[in-house]
This record gives sequence, structure tokens and C-alpha cells, in this order.
Amino acid sequence: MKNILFDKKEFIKCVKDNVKTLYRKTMEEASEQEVFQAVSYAVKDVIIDNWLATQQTFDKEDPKMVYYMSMEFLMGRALGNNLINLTAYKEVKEALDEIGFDLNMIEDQEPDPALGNGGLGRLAACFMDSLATLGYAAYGCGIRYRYGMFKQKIKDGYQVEVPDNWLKNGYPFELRRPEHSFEVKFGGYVQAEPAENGRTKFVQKNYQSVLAVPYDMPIVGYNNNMVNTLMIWDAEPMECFELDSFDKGDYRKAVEQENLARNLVEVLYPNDNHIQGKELRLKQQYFFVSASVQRAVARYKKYHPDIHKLSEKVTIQMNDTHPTVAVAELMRILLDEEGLTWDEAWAITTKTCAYTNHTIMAEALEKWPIEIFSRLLPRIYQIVEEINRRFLLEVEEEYPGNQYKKDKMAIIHDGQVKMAHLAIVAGYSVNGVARLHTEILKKQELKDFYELFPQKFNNKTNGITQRRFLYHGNPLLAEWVSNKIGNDWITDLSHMEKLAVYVDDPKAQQEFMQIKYQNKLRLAKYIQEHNGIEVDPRSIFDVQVKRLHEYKRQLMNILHVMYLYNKIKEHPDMEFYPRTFIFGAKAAAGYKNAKLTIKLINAVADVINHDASIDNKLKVVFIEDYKVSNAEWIFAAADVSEQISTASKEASGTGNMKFMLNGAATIGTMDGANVEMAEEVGKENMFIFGMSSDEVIAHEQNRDYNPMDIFNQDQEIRQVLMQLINGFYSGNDTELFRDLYNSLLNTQCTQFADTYFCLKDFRSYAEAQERVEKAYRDEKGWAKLVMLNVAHVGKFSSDRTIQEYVDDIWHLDKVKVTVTEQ
Ligand code: 6GP
Repeated sequence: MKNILFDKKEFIKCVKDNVKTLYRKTMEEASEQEVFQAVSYAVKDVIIDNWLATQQTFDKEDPKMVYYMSMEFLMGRALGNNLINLTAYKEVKEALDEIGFDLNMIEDQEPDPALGNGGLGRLAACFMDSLATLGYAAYGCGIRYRYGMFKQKIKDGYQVEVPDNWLKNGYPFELRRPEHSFEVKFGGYVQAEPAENGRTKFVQKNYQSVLAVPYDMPIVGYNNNMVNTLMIWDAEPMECFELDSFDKGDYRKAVEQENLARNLVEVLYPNDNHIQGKELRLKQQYFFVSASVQRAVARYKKYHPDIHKLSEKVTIQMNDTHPTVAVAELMRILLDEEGLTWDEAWAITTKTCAYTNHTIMAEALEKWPIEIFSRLLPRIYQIVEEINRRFLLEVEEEYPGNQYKKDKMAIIHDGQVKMAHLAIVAGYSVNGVARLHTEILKKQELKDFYELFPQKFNNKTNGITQRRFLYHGNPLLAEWVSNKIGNDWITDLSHMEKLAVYVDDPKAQQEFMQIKYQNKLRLAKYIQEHNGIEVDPRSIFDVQVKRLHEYKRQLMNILHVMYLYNKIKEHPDMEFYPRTFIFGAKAAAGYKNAKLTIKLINAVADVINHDASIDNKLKVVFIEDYKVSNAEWIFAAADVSEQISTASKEASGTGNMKFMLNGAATIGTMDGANVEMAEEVGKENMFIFGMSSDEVIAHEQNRDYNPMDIFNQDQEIRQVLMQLINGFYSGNDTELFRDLYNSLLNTQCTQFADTYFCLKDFRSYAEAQERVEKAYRDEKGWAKLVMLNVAHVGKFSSDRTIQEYVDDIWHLDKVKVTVTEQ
């Protein structure tokens, strides 16, 4: 096989041919979108050869595989990333230049496949990249949502959600695989029948079902010929209006099944760290899990006669509790289809399934009402009941007579099915996503389970892929790094530490800051084009981009901006280094305070950006539609990274790592992975502030925090809060922001006022911001600080994280794929 990506002539010919066959057009006639499609098909052609070779290697070498089950995969655009991993980015760029096309412009035609909300979904995407790059056999298993994360428009300062029809032009990198379809059943009832072997078997009757049809997407490893598979499932009706059904008078059922299939995969629930508890969501979960487990078992059985040894070749990682029905589905298949005994099936399941916890936020803990669960999944519910019954016997044995323990730990209790409990009881591994988070799980949230199963608990600190977030997103810095230390960092980020020798070198410092400046220009242009706001690339770019959530404290950030504005107005001559505060965040459609915070940010921006008297010292920008593609540019351009969650609330964070990789300094709390970043680079090279997680937890337990005390004592904070309700930022509307004011001060409106301690941490935050400004004024000192951050980012590669999962949890075999020339 010849790789046409490295042969300019051949590649151009292939693109031209594709335009011709796909659209009956010449290059001159083709639209940009059509050229994107043609280029992508040319690239896919090369990928397919490697994909075939990878499958053949799997068949031959029979490696153990991980099935990474996740409701979300926030992949971002594939074209550029695939070219990088095929090591053909430069070649293809040059070839396209030759026929008058700009690769950047072509990349820009690709929709962002946004089949995820935020951290959890993006982590899954980084993991897929690392698995393929490290040479491990992996299937990502998810849902092919017709509509991914909504597009965000800002109208009159408010968020407006626009449907994301990412499939409207067809997605060139996916492959429909109808030959791997499976039936998934819902509802009906369970009947016990005598089985051939003399035992009883359980059969689901009078159910509705859909056909799960997988679309495979290639996951290209870096420079190693490996191509893994992300299988995302579409739902189709089992039988659409077959004459048969009419004859049987089953017309209604046929319509229902058609509707079920249509609705099932229609849309991603746009909640981050929060559950909505909708029946359709549980249907989505069981749908993709059942299909994936069926495919995993079918693949295993094709090559292996003994189902008892499933765990030697298959491991299932559950990305949070959303796919936890996998446990019961595997039990169902082993019991009902393979005819195993309970003990045999349980022995296999508990060696095959593992669980990752991604949050301690109470509102994200999945609990399903028994009524919904048992009606929708009658056989699965039976199995969960039996798992629960046996588990409670175990608890009784360990803690005889302790009903309190049993009530607390039960999988089914108080009319609800608790998915985390099911995941922990059936899983062989339970991990948190940063050291602090795992410790909190062990000491607080999951303490009872840790005491019973200490051996299951372990930590896997998150990471990110440097291939997307440095190599692709920041080509200038990537090239600079390679010039200084060679290319090894691309597959082993620990090499970055070799940059440490340059941090005091004036020339290197200057080069580094010049690259930052170029990246700020690139972002400034984007902001000018998309927001119509002019920002000064010489000002400090201070950035908070992430999902909007009260615990992430975007509100504290904007209150601080209001505070600075008051100061500048009051002391026009005070020294102040110009700053541009940049925000980007989507709010869940029904999350009132989050949406109101977006409005507040835009209202503050409106006042400040139009106040000529402050001499451009302050600018506030809200970037519309924050997503993976513009994130790459934003990280590259940031000077300051805001990681300011209330300590204990952010399980890990991964944006924090992307900023660090791109040479931004972190202002942050000792929360999530910030703690480990400080350990790597030294606290003195970050701007740490605020309460510790222990202090926060103590206040929560003692209920001894009253924000009113701060309001009464601190005149400047009081002034800022009053501006929320005196019409200062709302054209005299005193009610517009009252809910935010109340959330901070009024115990009548929320259970606890200022639940996330914005006022408590405010002074410490403001003081840290003063340290940032002082540090930035010292040009050399700043260059050294941010370069040190880059030099110590090595630990935060998802390659490191994945290797730890492999060593401690999955025990996969490394695969080497060779593609022979034909
Ligand atoms: C997120 C956590 O909030 C974030 O701190 C972490 O970095 C990320 O997961 C990846 O581990 N959690 C979610 O997005 C979520 O919805 C249920 O958890």
C-alpha cells in the first residue's frame, strides 16, 4: 500500500477525483465544505489501510482489550488531528497550498463532533488518543447523538441554545457497520420457564425493541500504524410497518417501536456534573451499554470457547455511573444466554467491570426511581435486586445487626436504585481522578465502601493529550520546543523537563514570549471577528473557560472584575497593568443561576468596554460557543489560567493542564489536580489562594459560615454586591440580578447562602490577583515562571494516565502494527 499523503501529486489527484465522484464538480466549482469532504475521504483512505492492518493484528495476536463505556465522547475535529498522528500534516498542507487551498480554512469546515458536555467527555477523547498511541487495543463505546452539545449564541447578553446538526453534510470519518447490529429490549415482563438443563430460565416477554447499529470512527495512534475504534450506536426500528404487524393488528406497536428508535439517540443531555433523571436518559444508557456488551461478548466468543475466561481478554471501564447497567447486562447475558449459574456469572462480571468516579457533587449522583427502572428494564431490575440481596448478606456478616450501615450502603433503598453502589459492589476497581479527589472519596463520600473493600480503591490522576493541545493547537510553541529538545515530547511528555535549562536564558525567554504574543494576536483577531471587540494583545490575557457551574465560581471572577473597575474609577491614577478578562462557558439549558451569570458577565462587559475614561485598562470578553476547536486557540493565547473552584469540589480539572502546557500561569485553589500541579512546578510558580478542602468541609459540617458577616464588614465587597441590585449593570433594573445577590446572601432563597464560599475566598483571591500583576510586570521573572510551568507539565499527559490504568487496572498487552507495502 502506498501512502498517498506523502506523494503530493498522487494526493492532489485523489482529492480532485473525490470532488468529481462525490459532487460531479471540478476543484474550481467545489465549495469549501466539498473540498473538506474530498480531502477527508483521501485521508480516510490511508487510515482504512492501517485500520485493516490493526484488526488483522488483533485477530492474530489476540490481545486483551478495554471497552471504554461512556455516554460522552467530546472528540473535537478529526481532520487536523488525524493528519498530525499520521505525521502528514506538513505534507498535506503543502500539497493543498499548491492548488490554492489553505488547510486551516479546510479544517474550519469540519463540524466539531460535540458528543459530550465537558471534562468527562473530553477526558474520554484524550484517553482514546493515548490508547492508540501507546499501542493498546481499545474500543470506545458511546452514542451517536443526532444532535450533540448545543451551539451557543449570545443575544442581548443572554445565552441562546441552537441545535447542533453536526451530521447535516455527512461525516466523512464514520463508517456504518450494520453487520454488527444488535437488538436491545425495553419493557414488558419477565417469565420464568423451565430450561433444557433442568434449571429455570427467565424470558422477557411483550417487550419493545430497537436495533442498535454501530458507526465506527477511527482513532489514529501517533506514528505507529495503529487505528483503534470508537463505536457509537445509532438506533433504528426493528421492523418498520411490516405487513406482518398490520396483519396481527400490531400497528400500534410498530409505530411505538419506530418512535422509540427515533427519540432514543436524538439528543445529548446538556448537563455537566448534574443529572436530570429523565426516563429517556435511562433508555439511552441501557441502549448503548447493552449493544456494546453484546458486541464485546460476541467478539470474544468468535475466538475463545470458554466464556469463564472472559476477563482474561476483556475489561469494561465505566466512565462514571452512567454505563453502570453494564454490570447487570453482562450478568443477564451470562445467565440467560450462556446458561451459567449465578456464582459463575458473578465471578466473571466482578473480574471484568471497573468504575471511575468523576465528581462528589451530590446533584450528579445517579439514583433511579424503582418504578422507572423496573418498568423499563424488568429483567435487569431482577438481577440488580439479587445483587443487592446478596450484598446485604455480606454487609450483615461484616457488621452484624447494623441496620444503619445496611440502609446506607444498599444498592436499592428508599425507592431508588443507587448506581454508584452497584458500580462499586460489582466492580473490581474504583478510582478517582486526582489524588485529593480519591482521598475525599475514601474519607468521606464512599467511606463505608472503602472500609469494606479497601483493595478496590485507587487513584488515577487525569491527563490530556499533548498531540491535540500543543502540537495541533499551538504549532509555534510546538516547533520551538522541538527545536530546543527534539521530538520525543510528542509521545513522552516527561521530556519537557529538558526545557528547564532554558528558563534563565534571555534569548529563549524572548522567543517564548514572542510566541505567546503571536498566539494572543491570533486570538485577538478571532475575538474581533466573532465578538466585534478590540482587545490589546499587550494586556494580560486572563482566561476562565469551562462549563458554567456555581462551584467553578465564574461568579467570583466577575465580582472581582467589578471590584477592580470600582477601584480604577475611584483612583484613576493608580498603577494598573491592562487586563483582558476572557470568559467562555456553556450553561445547561435549565440552570438558572448559571445562565444569569452569563448575562451578568456580558452586562459588566458592556459597561466596562464602553467606558472610555478607564483608558482601556480593563476589557471583558465573553467568547461565544466555547468548544474544542476554539479552545485550542484560547489555551495557546492565555497568560493567566483561572482554576478557582471551591476546594474539594473540582474532582480534577483538565483545562488547568492544557493551560499549563501552553505556558499560562495558574491562579487557583488547592483543588483537584491543581494540588499535583503545585507539587510538580512548585507553589511559588503558581498563584494559590483560598480555603483548603479541609477548611471547606469543616465549614460545611459545622454550618458556621455566614456571608452576611463579610458583607457587613467589608465595604468594597458590599459595594460590589449592591451593584447587583441597584441597577448599575442593568440599566436601572434592580431585579435582573437579584437571584445572584440572593444566592450569595439570602438564606431564605437557597438552603445555604453562598454555598460555594465566593465571599469567603474573595479577599484571598483579590490578593492573589495582585501578586499576578506584580509578577507580570517583571518580564523576565514572568517568562521564567511560565517556562517552568511548561517544563514541569510532563506528568499531566493522558499517556501517563493511560499507562497507569493499564498497569494497575486493565493489564492490557501492547500491540505492534506493521503495514506491509503491497
Ligand atoms: C468532571 C469533573 O468535574 C472534572 O473535575 C474532571 O476533570 C472531569 O470530570 C474528568 O475526570 N466531571 C464531569 O464532567 C461529570 O459530569 C459526573 O461528572
